[in-house]
Amino acid sequence: MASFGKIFSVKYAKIYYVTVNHLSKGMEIMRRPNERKPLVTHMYTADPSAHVFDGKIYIYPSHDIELDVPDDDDGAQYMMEDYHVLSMDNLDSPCVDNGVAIYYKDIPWVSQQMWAPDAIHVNGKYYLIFPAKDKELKFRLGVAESDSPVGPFKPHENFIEGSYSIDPAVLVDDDGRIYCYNGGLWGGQLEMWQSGSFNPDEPRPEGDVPALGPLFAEFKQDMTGFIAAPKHIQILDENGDPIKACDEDRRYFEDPWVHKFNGKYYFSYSTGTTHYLCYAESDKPDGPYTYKGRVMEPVLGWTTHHSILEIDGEWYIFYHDCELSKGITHERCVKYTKLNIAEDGTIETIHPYDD
Ligand code: FUB
Repeated sequence: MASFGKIFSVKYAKIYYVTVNHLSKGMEIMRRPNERKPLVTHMYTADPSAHVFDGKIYIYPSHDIELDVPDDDDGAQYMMEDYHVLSMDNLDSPCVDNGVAIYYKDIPWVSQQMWAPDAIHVNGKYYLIFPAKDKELKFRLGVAESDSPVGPFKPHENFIEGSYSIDPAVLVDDDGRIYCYNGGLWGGQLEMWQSGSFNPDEPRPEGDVPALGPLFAEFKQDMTGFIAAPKHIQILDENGDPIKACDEDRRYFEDPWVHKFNGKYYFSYSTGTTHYLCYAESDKPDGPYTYKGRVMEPVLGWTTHHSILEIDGEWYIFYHDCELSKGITHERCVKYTKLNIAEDGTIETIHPYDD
């Protein structure tokens, strides 16, 4: 499939995949050797943010730890303590664990729970942007920097002023502006800031009220903070109305990612309780975004989390499931697979266990 894929340009992707789907009725689909398999098996990894830096693939995942605690809605089972950067020379080469890139006890403001990170390469440096709980147990976003994509990363002294909640995804736009998308419901604490300050008892939006959108903020060019306080992004339905809180098949839960395709912005995310990866489209980085469809059907495990990127002219999604631990929801493993995007930006829904 990979070698066929290279022959066809994105323009012909739709025809090509219709053909492959047709052929697959009688033939096995050819996948790359590493595709849809755990990329590393010596440790549990999750929440992969993948990037190509200087022609090499780098994956910034969470590092899940084995913990014998019951699952709960606040995510106490996700007690991660460090980050390891993974790297691959190309999609078919072994995935290398580059060791500990940063440890939570070395970050002055952090108390616990190093959740889903992202990374960018600007100003000649590599910046790791990550969420963790501060000393008051509020999730915040932090920045750490390095001269190397695999670290070690030196943390900034304090968390980003005005930041809250989890799951940063950072887009360096074509004009060099740097945008941060983040937020997560429930254990990710997004609802707890609705009044403008932290209130753990804040009621969750329910029923026909607009769902709580993800957060958007622009970074200063030197990565020392945000230019202005984060604001919520709107995700609209096909009629231009905000997606409702009760629409759990489509409302934002966590895991934002933005990729650009033919000049448009595509915001993809997890619906959490219904376990889908969905996407929405906009002409502007801060939306409003219009709901378009599903990127991926549910994987094994409660959480689903992803990143989307172009590698050598083809599109790929990096994601996780719980195959390696046979279903333990906080012991996950990162994988990748091909993503088919039509010329008009439509994403073909992935069925992660179809052969
Ligand atoms: O890994 C901890 C949390 O689980 C992430 O922040 C969420 O996106 C979910 O994958």
